[in-house]
Amino acid sequence: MKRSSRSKLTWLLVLGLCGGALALLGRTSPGVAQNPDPKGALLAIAESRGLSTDDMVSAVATYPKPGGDEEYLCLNSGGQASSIVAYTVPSMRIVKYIPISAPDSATGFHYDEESRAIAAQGSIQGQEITWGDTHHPAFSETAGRYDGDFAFINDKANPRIFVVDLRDLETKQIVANPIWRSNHGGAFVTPNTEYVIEAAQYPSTVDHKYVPLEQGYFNKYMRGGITFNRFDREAGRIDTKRSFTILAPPYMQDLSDAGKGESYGYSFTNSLCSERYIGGIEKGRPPFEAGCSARDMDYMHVVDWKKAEQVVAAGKATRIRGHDVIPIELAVKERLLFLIPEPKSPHGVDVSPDGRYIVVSGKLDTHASVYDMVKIKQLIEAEDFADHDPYGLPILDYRKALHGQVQLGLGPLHTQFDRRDGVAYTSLFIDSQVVKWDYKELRVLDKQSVHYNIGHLVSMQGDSQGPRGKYLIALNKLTIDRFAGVGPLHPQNHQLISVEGDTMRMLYDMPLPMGEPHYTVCIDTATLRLEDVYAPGTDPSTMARSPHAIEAGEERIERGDSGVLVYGTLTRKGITPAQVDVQQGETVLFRLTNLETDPNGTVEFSVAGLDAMSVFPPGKTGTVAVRVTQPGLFALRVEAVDNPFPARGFGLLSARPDAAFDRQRRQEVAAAQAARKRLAASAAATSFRRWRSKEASGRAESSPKPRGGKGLSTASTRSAKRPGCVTRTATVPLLPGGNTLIASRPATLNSTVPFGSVSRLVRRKSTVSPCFTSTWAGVIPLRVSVP
Ligand code: K7E
Repeated sequence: MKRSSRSKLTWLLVLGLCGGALALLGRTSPGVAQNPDPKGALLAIAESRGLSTDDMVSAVATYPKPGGDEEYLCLNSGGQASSIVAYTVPSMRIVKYIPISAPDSATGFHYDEESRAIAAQGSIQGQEITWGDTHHPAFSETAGRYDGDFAFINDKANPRIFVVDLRDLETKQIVANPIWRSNHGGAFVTPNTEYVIEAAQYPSTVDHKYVPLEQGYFNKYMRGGITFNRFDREAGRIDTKRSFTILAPPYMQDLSDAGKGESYGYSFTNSLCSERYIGGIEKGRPPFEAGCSARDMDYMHVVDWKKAEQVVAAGKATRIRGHDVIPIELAVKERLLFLIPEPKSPHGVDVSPDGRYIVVSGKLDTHASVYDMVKIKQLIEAEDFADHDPYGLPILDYRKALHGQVQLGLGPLHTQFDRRDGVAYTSLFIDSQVVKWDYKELRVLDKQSVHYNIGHLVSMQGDSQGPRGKYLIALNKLTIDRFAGVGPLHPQNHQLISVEGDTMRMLYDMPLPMGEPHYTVCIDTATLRLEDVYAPGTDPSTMARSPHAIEAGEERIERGDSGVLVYGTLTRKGITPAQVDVQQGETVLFRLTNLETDPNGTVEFSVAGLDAMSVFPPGKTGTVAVRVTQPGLFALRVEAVDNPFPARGFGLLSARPDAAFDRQRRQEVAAAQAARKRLAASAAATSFRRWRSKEASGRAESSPKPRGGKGLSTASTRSAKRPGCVTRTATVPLLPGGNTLIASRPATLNSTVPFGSVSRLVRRKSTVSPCFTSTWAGVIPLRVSVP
């Protein structure tokens, strides 16, 4: 934070006048409570910490009156934590973690049967996925404005979209993309939330079939594209039957944005590797970064989704994997997809509030390019094309589509908009700055330094048609010198900046200890209609009354062929019925309703030692399944979340022993332990065939700053040489920028879909030997992300 010597001087003067206060206090940590003179105490604290007047004003600006209203609620992607973090502005206080994909025992997500059913929607071809890498949250919109009903977010690693209900801030639906192996350009909503846009990043075979990894096959069979997930507002869910995908060449489609106003009916998606480079550093070819940056230009994809909708409705799409797909040839014929050159390897594409201007920027060009939708539409209408790509897609003339370019600084990435006409903010990743500029008059207005390596940024409602400006948050990747040390896994840093005046002003630093959070969206809290408690008997997965909800006095235990069914009620005081007798080996379904009605009535229900639990906010009805694997007595725990004392009305589950079941269970446990040991021995073995060239690792070493990239692994149908490992895959060294992973900072290494939920942290210059089991054949991107 800047500290002017002038303000320091002012403070010295003021402190001189109140000299008595200083004399009372030591140089460090003056105690506020003990000081009878609050003003003196304040000044003493400022002096001892070296705070300027600016610092003190910033501190007060972010300190709401206790219990006072917050202006905005922000939803931030939790990155590899596979969650959404909700925090408020201007205090920057974290108020909730919303689980998205990973099990979360604080909320019971993935523990009760209702949320398990939601989690199961996220399986990909039968492979359960228990994590995600969330990137881009979005609020539902009506006429281009946030309406406070729903939020969406994408999982970049395993291509999925999540739907969150804003009444209770919980995940309600997971939609696994039927075609892609990854996504990045999602979730971006169209102005009436007609669709949630999801662009693929790493090309894949659309039918998921295996093809050899050679350029010819790549060009012919690998595809990228953009999925339009149809949102049914009435149902509050994505209607997969009415969703469709427009295929695009394997150019690595990146971020997207929906057109609005002037550009309503269109969507925009960047691409970052029109070279169609497939890697192969071990064969003496250039590393990915170089291979994908050979050409000066990549292509912005402009989709006419209104027309595409009609083409699908007319039955012209092809059904692939149960999903309507528009092949490139059809897109060419129907004039649905256009390309416009953009400076190489762009990242963010952001549409202005009136929809007329489209701002594109990327780390390899110091300029932002501003395209004009009026000109684009004229070019499309006049069929004024400069060229066609190898797939026959029309390419618009770059100069003719451009409004202009502005030199913003090093590494411009993402853009947000202000309430004031023409004013935008762009993150400068390399300069570690936010630049305020005028995208109409094409000039820079102000710059603000941040700490450090800013990725996204967000202004209040800054991607909607009703941007507020006022505050801006720099979403920084690094936290050098900002927070207390916590070991090698550093937090990231969200810095709150005031943008009310002509110049920007830093207000607050907030550490976010998660994987790599990306984008954030902030909504006026007055727009939200959050519920304090659930209506009695609500199943949160449907937000309707559960058919299993009961009232006090209706508790009962039923027995069936498949096990025991307990209809129970919970209160802060405990569970009814309090005693449940079963036989070892039986499954007990606890259908429980929390009868509490006041906001502090959340309880946790669990069965000690049997890995069964969920969390019940007031009014919730949910089902906890308990497989009683062991004999004996088990406590039915009810913990009132607002109360330090254990509920006196805890229950007991008694299980009579079953010798036959017990024998079988012991055998199963022993077999599972033996399998784990075998796998560990297999991973530790040194007899794998080495596949690594010295030249390749040398090249990666000399690469100054690896920034992430991807390799393509070929999972062949040949049987594995070792149980549990496809040898070839397991020994492919990973990149970025080369074929050996030499990360300058902690990185997450993981494979996508078929290997399932594999995720591993790779420390600086470390070597890992992940052992993947390829569950089926195909071509699978290996992701390496460097926060
Ligand atoms: Cu939006 Cu982080 Cu996915 Cu740029 S990406 S930072």
